[in-house]
Amino acid sequence: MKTIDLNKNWQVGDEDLSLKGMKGVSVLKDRDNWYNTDLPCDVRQPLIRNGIIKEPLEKLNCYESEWVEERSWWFKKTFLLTPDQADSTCPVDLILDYVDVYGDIFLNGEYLGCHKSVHYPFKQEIRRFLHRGENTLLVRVTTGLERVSDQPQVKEVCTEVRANRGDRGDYRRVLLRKPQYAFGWDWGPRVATCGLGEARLEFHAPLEIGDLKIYTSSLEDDKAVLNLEFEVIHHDILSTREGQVQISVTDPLRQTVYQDKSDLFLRAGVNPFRRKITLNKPSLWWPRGYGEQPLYKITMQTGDSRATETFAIRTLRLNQDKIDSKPGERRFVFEINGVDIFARGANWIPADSLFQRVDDKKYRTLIEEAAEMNFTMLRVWGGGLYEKDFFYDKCDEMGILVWQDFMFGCAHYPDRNEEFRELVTKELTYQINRLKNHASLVLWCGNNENQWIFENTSRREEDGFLGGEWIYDNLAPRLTHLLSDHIPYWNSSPFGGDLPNSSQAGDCHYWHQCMMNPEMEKRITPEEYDRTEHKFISEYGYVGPCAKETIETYFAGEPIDRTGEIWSHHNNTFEKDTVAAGIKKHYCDPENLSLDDYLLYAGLVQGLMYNYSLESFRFKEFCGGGLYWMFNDTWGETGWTVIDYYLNRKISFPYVRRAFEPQKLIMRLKDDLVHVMLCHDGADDFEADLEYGSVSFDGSSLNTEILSVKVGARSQKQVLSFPKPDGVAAERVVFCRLKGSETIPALLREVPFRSLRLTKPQLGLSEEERTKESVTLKISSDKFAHAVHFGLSPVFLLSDEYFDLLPGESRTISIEIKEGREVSLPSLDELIMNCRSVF
Ligand code: BMA
Repeated sequence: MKTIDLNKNWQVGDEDLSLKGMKGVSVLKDRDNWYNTDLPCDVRQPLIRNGIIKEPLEKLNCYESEWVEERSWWFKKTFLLTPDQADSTCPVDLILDYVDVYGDIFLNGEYLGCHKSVHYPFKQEIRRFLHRGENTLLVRVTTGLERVSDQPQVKEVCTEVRANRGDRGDYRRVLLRKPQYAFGWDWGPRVATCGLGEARLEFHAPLEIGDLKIYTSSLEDDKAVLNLEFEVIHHDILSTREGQVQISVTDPLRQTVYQDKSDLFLRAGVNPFRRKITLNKPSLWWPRGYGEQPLYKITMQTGDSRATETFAIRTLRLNQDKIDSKPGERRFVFEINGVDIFARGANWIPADSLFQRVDDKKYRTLIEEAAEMNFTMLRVWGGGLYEKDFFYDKCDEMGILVWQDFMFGCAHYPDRNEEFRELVTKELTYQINRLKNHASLVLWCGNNENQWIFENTSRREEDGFLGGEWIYDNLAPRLTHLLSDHIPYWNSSPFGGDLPNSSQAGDCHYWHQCMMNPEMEKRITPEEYDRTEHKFISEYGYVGPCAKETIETYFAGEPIDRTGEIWSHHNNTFEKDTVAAGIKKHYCDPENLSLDDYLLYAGLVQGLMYNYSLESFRFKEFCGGGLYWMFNDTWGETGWTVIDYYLNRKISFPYVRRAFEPQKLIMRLKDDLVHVMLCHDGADDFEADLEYGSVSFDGSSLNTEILSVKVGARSQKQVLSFPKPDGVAAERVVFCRLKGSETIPALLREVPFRSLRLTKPQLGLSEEERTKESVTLKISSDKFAHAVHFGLSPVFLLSDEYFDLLPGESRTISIEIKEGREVSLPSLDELIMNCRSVF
């Protein structure tokens, strides 16, 4: 198959909503005031570039471009075809990705049809419309809102409206197959998107490979058995024909490890085939931290056309076995190559309020930052988007598992409507087929929180129609089984047990217990997370502000006033004064803090909350994962993330990284006993001496003992319990550390930091190595030092920061310059001057 890329040199212009159909085609013939653009393009992008509207994600600007919803947007592109191309005897498809959302498509003055979903591409065979020489493509798009009515069945629930943010949310969203967050959410403004994704022509060959599915069915005795299913398409409706297919597989070093050639007798159209492939000594793919991510390639050739697919060798099981020691309870843990994997990670949402703006570079940086924080999983949340191929490729490459929601979130969906059913069936079919070969993809999930909403809805009593259950309980389990039975399906997140969010089975959104608890104390007390007995935490979160540089960006020149309108506009709906309360509990009275101090303490509290809670989940024997809400942002705000919309790390970033270290010590206090968990994801058994006990903050009194501890490969174990050491909690710290190992010591925090009686430590800094791009430093402290940091601009990336040092302890860290930033590293003197601890 040959393709012609149609992404460059488009024109776009707006018209009255009443202009449509063939009338539009003739009116627009003579239009000359177009904006130039390339695809992908949200209509706001050319408007920003041409100074018609201001960047909607800054200040209060999002309101200013609401008129975009009231216009129709016409995209125009001319392209040239050679006689061969125009007269092609094989099918030629026009493909338009991410049409947002109602798109009327015209080619050379002919109407091709109306597309109504962002969630699968417009695809149509268009040979008969093509001209030699110049061709003109015209696409009219709208937000879709003008075409749907506020039908009664969608009225009841819409969580963003209930969150008391009157300017956000729109009941009509459930009738539109587009990213649901576009109408506003607790973490994002209403910027009703409208636009076009990428466009191309696909010229088919007489004989070609169609769909291809490959996965590991078993691993035994150093052999991998792969199941391969593929289609050979014979583009002739009248004849059968002889054909041949050649299959070759190359390993990660590009050595051919499998080859096969077979003769085929082909019917007209699609011919499906199956093969089993056995590979000796396979290199197994592991989630990050558990091993490597070797990728194989399969190439299939038939006639003159060739198809390739990247895949990995690994088995997958969602282990939901009974827990013998807990009758009635079941596990929920992903098993890769027979090993339980603790899902360390967070929830992914579209990376921009204008999702068409997200490019590969942004995906790359975000996923690399997830890897940097030792993630093993991202959950693609159901209120957003099925992301582009690049996202999933990158997750394969980095060893980050993907939990894929289908795109339904926080609402009832009108699935008794036939047209809606058809759109959804096409969407699921397309997406399952597109994503099923990714090594990273480990779960299909019906939706976000809709069963939880069913639980609380009164509609069940009214007429029995909940809206959506046909999709999650009928269509999705059947389609996923039919098209990708190697990937498990789960009805919703949260789901499992007697009711969604139960602790007996399945996953849980741990919101109401802590961050969304009406009682403030529960929101800001990290120990609350120790109470969970849930089997997998797929959502929970804690809010924190962005770096000052980011805040300055979204204030766009306005003075930063924490009591002003811009601040509260860019404040998460669920923040509800939690940040200040957290500062007050853990650090100091927040009322008169300077902006810098407010940001510092707010960041430290967010870091503490995430670090502690993620450790709590990891500590639990039967918890299969902890995914915080949420990994990335669509704009700049005080909110859930630890890396912001502008890709600046927040203070809390290193706290998450430390909680997720592949080798990790965790301590928890219960009934005056200190329990020590050693998590070890490495591929070999591990043995070391563990020092445990307590030390006074000034280092003068050290009371420790040594125990030799052992843990098997890729496992975790409670290695020790010891009575809580004597002493006043505010004057000494209980800790444990592995001798001769880089593993970060575990500290027990018994009282809020603000009540610790600390004296100022002497921090020592020496330079170990320096190049133009990075510097390695050794930092030591004579006394206990809390939250050691430099407070540098976010253009510098530190391998660790805001950590505590025990008396006499040292830590080696590196500082690098962010890619593409023209700055020089601070000198050692500057670093010495900036290096400080808190208190
Ligand atoms: C859950 C999520 C999102 C939401 C988050 C925080 O409901 O699924 O819908 O943004 O909580 O409110």
